[in-house]
Amino acid sequence: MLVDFFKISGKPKPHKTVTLVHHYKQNFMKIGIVCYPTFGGSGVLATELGKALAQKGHMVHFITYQQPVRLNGFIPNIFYHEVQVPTYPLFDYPPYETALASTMVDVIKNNKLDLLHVHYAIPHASAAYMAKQILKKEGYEIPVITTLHGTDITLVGRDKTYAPVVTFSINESDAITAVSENLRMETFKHFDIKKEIEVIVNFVDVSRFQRQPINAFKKVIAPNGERILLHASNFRKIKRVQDVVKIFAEVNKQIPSKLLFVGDGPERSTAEDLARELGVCDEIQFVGKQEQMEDIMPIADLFLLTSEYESFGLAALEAMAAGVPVVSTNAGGLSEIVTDGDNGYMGDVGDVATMSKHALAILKDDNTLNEFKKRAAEHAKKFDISKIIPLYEKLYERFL
Ligand code: GMT
Repeated sequence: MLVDFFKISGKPKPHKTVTLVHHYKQNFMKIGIVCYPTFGGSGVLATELGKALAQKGHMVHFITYQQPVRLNGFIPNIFYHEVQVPTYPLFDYPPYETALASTMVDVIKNNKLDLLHVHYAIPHASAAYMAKQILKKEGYEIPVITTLHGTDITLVGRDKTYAPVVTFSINESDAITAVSENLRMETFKHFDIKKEIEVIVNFVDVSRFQRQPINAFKKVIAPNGERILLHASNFRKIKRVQDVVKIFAEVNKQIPSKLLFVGDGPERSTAEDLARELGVCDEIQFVGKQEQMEDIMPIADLFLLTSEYESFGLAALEAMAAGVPVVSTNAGGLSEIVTDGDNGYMGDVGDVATMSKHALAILKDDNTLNEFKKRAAEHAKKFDISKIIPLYEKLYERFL
């Protein structure tokens, strides 16, 4: 029996009906999820996974150092355990991994969890290994699933200061998943992995992004009906945000347009400087970190992602779900979501000229743009949450 909790309590209804599920079935699991609570793709994905599992009736325990950004509002079946990292004058670097492993042990034991699913290998996979060993001594077997997200393998994890621990803890996981075929291959290429890595691609809740654009918001950004280009990221070097500015400057020469930058990070001021240099600063708005991406995405006409590497590119998928075509690089797993010439276009990393040409081709007239928009929205459905969550459930069930 499903009960609409929000109807009963009289609370405002969230975007999606959250249901309180009575536990009349036996196969609900108690799952621990460990992730970064920030705006990064791995944290977003892990949080959305946990929310969806909870909605299906599983008990989901988040273990992080801060409330994950997408874990907003009260959601039945979700528990949140904050990792406290006590400081001490001796510690120049408070030992987060030790605190995390100890919290894992505590939460797993006290809540009798069935399995632990860690997102992003560093330091979650090694902390999970430690927790597993501690619990084993007490006769408690906890299966650990590690999901690799990208930079934990391709950038940070490969660094020799981390690589031995990353290799060991991935190999010690009971199951390993990667968010794209490309990331799976990269992992085998750079690490001595003895086990199979299963690919479970990232997902999007299409229904959340399939919205009518908010006209008032659109008017603020583009008062004269200009085309809106959008980029959302953590503005790290790997995103090559300067290329976004360069592409926009080319588009802006021919088509009245505005660029919306969502997010923040180390390369933000460089992007702003370049925009000033190229004379397009007045056409660009930096709106900072935003939680309501489902309100922002639909007002855009084109999403730009110029990264040097993306294991997947979750933001691009969310844009497509909102009916926004994508012009991106062909790096990493991006070609697993963007179909060249159909729902967007791809160019080589740094090839601003080609990507600008593609952007102009999509934006040149309403008919072409609408066709691309339609196909983007259609394509995103292949990655809908309803198709991917059962794959994780199936994987979990193997360990019960
Ligand atoms: O983009 C980032 O640097 C954040 C990073 C993360 O771990 O949070 O994102 C990675 O994971 C996302 C979710 O699986 C992927 O969609 C991103 O492509 C991936 N980023 C990179 O590979 C650079």
